[in-house]
Amino acid sequence: MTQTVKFYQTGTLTVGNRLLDSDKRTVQASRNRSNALTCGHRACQGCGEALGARYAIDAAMRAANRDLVCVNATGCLEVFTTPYPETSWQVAWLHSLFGNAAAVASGVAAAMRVKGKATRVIAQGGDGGTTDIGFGCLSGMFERNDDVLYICYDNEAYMNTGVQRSSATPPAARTATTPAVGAAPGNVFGTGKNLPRIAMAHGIPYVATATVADLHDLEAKVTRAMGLHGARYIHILVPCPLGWGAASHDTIRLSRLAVESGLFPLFEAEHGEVTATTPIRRRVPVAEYLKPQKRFAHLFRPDAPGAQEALDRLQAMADANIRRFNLLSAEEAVR
Ligand SMILES: Cc1ncc(C[n+]2csc(CCOP(=O)(O)OP(=O)(O)O)c2C)c(N)n1
Ligand code: SF4
Ligand SMILES: [Mg+2]
Repeated sequence: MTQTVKFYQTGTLTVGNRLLDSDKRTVQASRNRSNALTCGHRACQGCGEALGARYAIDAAMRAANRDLVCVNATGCLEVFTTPYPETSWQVAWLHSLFGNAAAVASGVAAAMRVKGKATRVIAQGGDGGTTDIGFGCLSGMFERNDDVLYICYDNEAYMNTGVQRSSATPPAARTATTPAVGAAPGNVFGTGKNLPRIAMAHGIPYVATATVADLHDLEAKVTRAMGLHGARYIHILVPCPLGWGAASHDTIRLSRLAVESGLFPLFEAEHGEVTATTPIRRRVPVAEYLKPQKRFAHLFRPDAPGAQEALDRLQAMADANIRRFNLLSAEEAVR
């Protein structure tokens, strides 16, 4: 009797993957893969933004046959990749200001159109650059349906300048501007914006959410977006070990727990309608996601004022997401 040999760690450059037939290997194992963001940048160890950007722009480069321009807002991604006079980017890359990446990208796309070039255009920025200061330019880009894919790397605060709150910071999180003091410590409940849903409300051709826990899903969504024209938006959750007070080896685990708790729903939408969701296979209470992060440590101190109420409210937010996007898998729904 023969038994199929099973190789582990497929999808990496380990021996196991290289022994697979070439058509079964993932692109990460290919020596000829595109490599938008090379080593030598200054991101912290375990930075979700560095990982997310590399995979997103790699996928976009493949889809565009390397004929691609990336416009970057100010933020960690810009700072850690381009300390003058160096750059880690292997793609045409442009930085202007913190708040105008979408507008600059719209201009680049218009210039390409006028010149009769097929060059594709991406704008990218952090959650502060996207949900706060760059929001007007981004909404205009959506409204005009400019031919740009905008990617937001959401680490849920202004990390580059020392972890200040943004309108993507979750309630109860401690940041430099929302300290864990008083009767309701951390960021205030009832504030903030949901950019993916706001993008959907513009009726643009494509909106998706992704995390760095599932890089195949992330790549597939970027590839799908690059196959379309007009304004497109992808919102990627990218844990920040420094700002979240998390272990650098927990970046992938936290991304997965954000999804499994229901706090970060994974979906795709076209022209304002949800077209696909990723069901939760193993639902976890929000506490499992929050506990490893020091920004939520005040919720887990014995007898901390308002802690249980805050946890209940965060759980209610996750439950509402699960209902809204119908996220429970068949197995999980009957559990
Ligand atoms: C007009 C303007 N205001 C403020 C700043 C300072 N600044 C640079 S990056 C940054 C925070 C970026 O936060 P985010 O967009 O979330 O990106 P992250 O660093 O978290 O990846 C701030 C406040 C600036 N460069 N320009
Ligand atoms: S502060 Fe956070 S986002 Fe910035 S490089 Fe470090 S881990 Fe990445
Ligand atoms: Mg940020």
